[in-house]
Amino acid sequence: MAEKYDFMKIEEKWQKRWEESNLYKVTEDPTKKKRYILEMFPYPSGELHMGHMRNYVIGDVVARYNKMRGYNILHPMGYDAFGLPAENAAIQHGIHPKEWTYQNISTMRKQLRCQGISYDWDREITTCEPDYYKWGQWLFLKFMERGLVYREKASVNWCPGCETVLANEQVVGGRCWRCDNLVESKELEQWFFKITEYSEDLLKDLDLLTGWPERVKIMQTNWIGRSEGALVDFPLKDSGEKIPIFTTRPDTLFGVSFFILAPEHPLVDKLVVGTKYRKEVEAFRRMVSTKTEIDRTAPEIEKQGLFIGKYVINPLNGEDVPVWIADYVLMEYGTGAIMAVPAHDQRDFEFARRYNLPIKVVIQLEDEPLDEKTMTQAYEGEGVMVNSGPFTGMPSTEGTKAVTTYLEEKGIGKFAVTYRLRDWLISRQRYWGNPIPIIYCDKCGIVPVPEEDLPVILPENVDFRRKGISPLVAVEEFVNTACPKCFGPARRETDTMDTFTCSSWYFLRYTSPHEDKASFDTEAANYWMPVDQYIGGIEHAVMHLLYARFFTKAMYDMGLCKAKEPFSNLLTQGMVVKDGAKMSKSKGNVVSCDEIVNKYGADTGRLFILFAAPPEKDLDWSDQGVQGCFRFLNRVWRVVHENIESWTHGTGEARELDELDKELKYMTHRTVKKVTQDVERFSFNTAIAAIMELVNTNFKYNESKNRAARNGEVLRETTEKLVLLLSPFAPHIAEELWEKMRGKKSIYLQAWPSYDEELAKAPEITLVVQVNGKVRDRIKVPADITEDEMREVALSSEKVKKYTEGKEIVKVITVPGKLVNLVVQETRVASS
Ligand code: ANZ
Ligand code: ZN
Repeated sequence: MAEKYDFMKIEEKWQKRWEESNLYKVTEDPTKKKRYILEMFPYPSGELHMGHMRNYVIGDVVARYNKMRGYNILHPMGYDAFGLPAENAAIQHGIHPKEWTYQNISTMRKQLRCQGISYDWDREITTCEPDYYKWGQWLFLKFMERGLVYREKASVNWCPGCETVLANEQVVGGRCWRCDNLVESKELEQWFFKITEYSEDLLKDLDLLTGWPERVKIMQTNWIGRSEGALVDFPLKDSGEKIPIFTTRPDTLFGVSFFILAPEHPLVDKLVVGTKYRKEVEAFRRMVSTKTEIDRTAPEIEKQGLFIGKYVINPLNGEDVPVWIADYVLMEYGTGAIMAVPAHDQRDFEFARRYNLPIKVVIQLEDEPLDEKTMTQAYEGEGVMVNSGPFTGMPSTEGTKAVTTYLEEKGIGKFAVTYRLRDWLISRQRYWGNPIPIIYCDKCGIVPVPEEDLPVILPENVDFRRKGISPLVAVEEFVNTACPKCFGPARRETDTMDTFTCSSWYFLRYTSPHEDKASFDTEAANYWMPVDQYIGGIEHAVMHLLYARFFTKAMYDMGLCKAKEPFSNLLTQGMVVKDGAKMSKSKGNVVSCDEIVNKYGADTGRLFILFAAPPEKDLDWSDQGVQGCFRFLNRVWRVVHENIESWTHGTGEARELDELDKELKYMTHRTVKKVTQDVERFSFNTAIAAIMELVNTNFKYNESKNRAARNGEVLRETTEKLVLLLSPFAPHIAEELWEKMRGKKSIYLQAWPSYDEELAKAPEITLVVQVNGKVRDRIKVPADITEDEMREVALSSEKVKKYTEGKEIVKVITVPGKLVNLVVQETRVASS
């Protein structure tokens, strides 16, 4: 009797050996082809559960498989360690964020080790370590030198829950992405990264990302929001001033019936100063300033505005156009001013109806002509231009170009592109983040911290419970410093950087994590980058992935790396669901990693996660499913031991292959082929199903023959290939079995098994075809033919057709792999 599958002992043994032998340590080797496999690094939030683990297990299969295919593999791990949750948890539990973070990291590290994931731990990164965040500060300064950083007073998103400002990407449906509080609007002086400098590149280069899910590319495209149109100058009446507007529909210029400035538009003050409108305008502005962008633009909310007593002139027809201010025109988009065309823009239409402003149709339809008086909504589509002077009669699509050209010729407008993407606001009024390396001096103004003074160390002795303003404000030894330029007294910036800055370049740091002269070593980065396979959640489709792309492009332009895009291929894994909800601590439905490791072993948990659903799909947790995987690994254990016994104690003499030998050999090669193809396309569940089938065939083989009758060579080949195929999924058991069979060298260092195309083809069998019980044909077909295919083959046989022609086939009986019987009868004469 074989020894029992003692997963606990086996897993501990191998984790220790792998670590002691530095099995997963990797170095740059230009003579070898590389693959960089990366899972999004975790936020150190505490214990990992099986929902988290899915991400890492998928990555591990990809890494191990590619290693066996001969690639030099970079597969690192680290922690996105700064951020609000640490600070909030620390406030709640009365411990320091640093302590909380490091405790969690140590738990998570242990858990990841217990899963046997093939990380090179020498490359571990913790973003709250000074030797990491120093280089984030360094990049801030480099970006600043290139004009990619600026400080500006702007109306920003303020989360009253998190008591900090947020980037636009962090506001989802008007609420904070993290705590779901309604976001308010505040005027504050803040630091920005000029991501808009890369709007066009970020959009255009999505085309290079053929290995990204279409869905993510669409989300980024929409977020960047490119619009083509025209900038048109509207002269202010009785003044030399011209106000530019942005429109996507220059073809509607003859339909302008009013003109709107954003309430924050800098001209507004000048236009109303000393007029009777001033007071009302000021009140209106105050009212609007408390509203968020969502409140101002949501279609269901009534738009509000105010006439301000001035007129502009329509540059095409010379008409006077009244000037209003309105909440739905935003200062941040286009030029902050619009020409309103109520007949063809729904927002303008609603505004016109509310304030009784004229509506003028200039795009007409032939079938159902629009009528200003009766229309109930704007017509925003294409049509024929009417009431449009020289352009009347032109299709509107053509008109867009024709009007733009005309404007350009007259010097009153030009073709223009705008983007919805805004600059990235990175200041955070919180403690647990990377200090912004800036000093304010009364004499010298804003002074960057000199490179040699980096890092600006985040002080530890801080009352981080202060809220609303950065807790660092109260730390005098931090705040008070000397100006690097004039050496006079100066103050440090007390805001910290958005933690998304830390995760925007960590993948580059992994390529040379100990580099101490720059953020990373360019040569190492050029060897490893881009990441060949990135794996993570869909929730990062816009924020993290857009920011990381921006950083990479900026660094490319600075000559720091040769990769234009950071991630060639992206896999967004589905959620792990239990009892109908996403597995999460707050839902109370987590299955802890430790529980699975102790009860069944890590290999069983890994196998279940990979077997229960394709990686992109949600996965339903099932205890029976886990038990099934456990039983399967026990079967593997037994069959491999039995096989080893067979070839060591069998007769060992060479002999011809019989039918059973041939079937096992065929199944072996077929399985290698199938698993290879499946793993290549991340279809891990079907790959595992194929391995299970091979194990079944192996059992049947052993049951049909006693040890002496089994073919040792066939069994040996099957066993080796089986264990190699299993190793990326269940590495511990595979390693143990491999050692039993082959001894010293780790299975991780073996080549992926090969298959023989000929042997992987199903052997042929003879299919007997009968008509009404009489044999009419014998046809050679592949052994794995399906019943549908059998029917088809039988019906298309010429010999058979002779007996079925002109007759009705009333029944087809099939015996899988053997026989088809067609029951026919004379066709009845149509009874009419
Ligand atoms: C006149 C017009 C006529 C417009 C028409 C549309 C239809 P997208 O596609 O999102 O780029 N717009 C321009 N700047 C704005 C601002 N700061 N706040 C609010 N709305 C603004 O939208 C561009 C259109 O949005 C522009 O084209 C402008 O209205 C409006 F039949 O100009 B349009
Ligand atoms: Zn919040």
